[in-house]
Amino acid sequence: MLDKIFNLIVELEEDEAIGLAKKYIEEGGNPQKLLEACGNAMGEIGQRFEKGEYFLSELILAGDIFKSIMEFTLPKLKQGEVTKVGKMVLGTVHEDVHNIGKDIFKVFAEASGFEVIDIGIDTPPEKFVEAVKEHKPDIVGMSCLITAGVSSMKKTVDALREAGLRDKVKIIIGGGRVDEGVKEFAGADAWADDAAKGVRLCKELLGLEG
Ligand code: B12
Repeated sequence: MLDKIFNLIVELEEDEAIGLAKKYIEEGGNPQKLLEACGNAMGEIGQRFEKGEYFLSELILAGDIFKSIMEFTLPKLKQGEVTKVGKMVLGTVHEDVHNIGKDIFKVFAEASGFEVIDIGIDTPPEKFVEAVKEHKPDIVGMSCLITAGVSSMKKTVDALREAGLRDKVKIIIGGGRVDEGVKEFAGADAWADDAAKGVRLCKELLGLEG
């Protein structure tokens, strides 16, 4: 069924894709596997966009389909009581409005015991600084899907350093546009391009078992 959902999303068959995804969840399907299939479909849609086969309107529709599926899938990931392991300020960086991956990572982190303060999308460095001053998190998470966001991440880390806060937090970056080189460039402590790995790394950064 997951292959079918993948294909329906890639072909932007909105109603059918959402309907089948709902059926999958109602029949006890694995929410993580469903999100993985949706994420893979987004990757394929991104490639079609790059090749000029899809346009911005298709990206927008794809985002809407994914958001509708997340509405009934993310609550399934939330378990009952979890032991609190730490606090995180999380946002998508300046100039980047993609929020789907950030929202998924947030739910994964909450399900593992992190209190997450979500400061939204297109977040300027000053807003990260203010949030760190106010909430005193253990971790700052930045999501970035576009090239323009890479320098925003560096500017954010620099702003935290200038405010004397860099050594008080661990910084993890995530999203489709990050890798080891970007981590080094931005001055972050860790990077992940999938939510489950991201949460494991967050725990490791705090000296907890991943
Ligand atoms: C949907 C989409 C949109 C939607 C977003 C809707 C929304 N509400 O988010 C809309 C239409 C708004 C959009 C706009 C644009 N987009 Co767009 N978009 C996509 C698309 C198809 C899917 C993104 C997505 O949701 N993926 C699924 C999620 C689940 O994956 P993810 O974000 O990587 O998240 C996972 C992990 O990375 C991780 N994670 C995410 N965040 C974090 C954070 C932390 C801390 C951690 C640890 C982990 C973590 O957890 C998630 C789950 O495992 C991608 C293609 C792609 N390959 O990603 C292009 C893509 C990102 N977009 C692209 C572009 C170019 C644009 C536009 C510039 C287009 C334009 N001409 O206007 C604008 C940018 C606007 C802006 N200023 O930000 C390019 C970026 C290329 C680049 N290198 O810069 C891509 C890669 C498409 C492509 N191949 O060309 N887009």
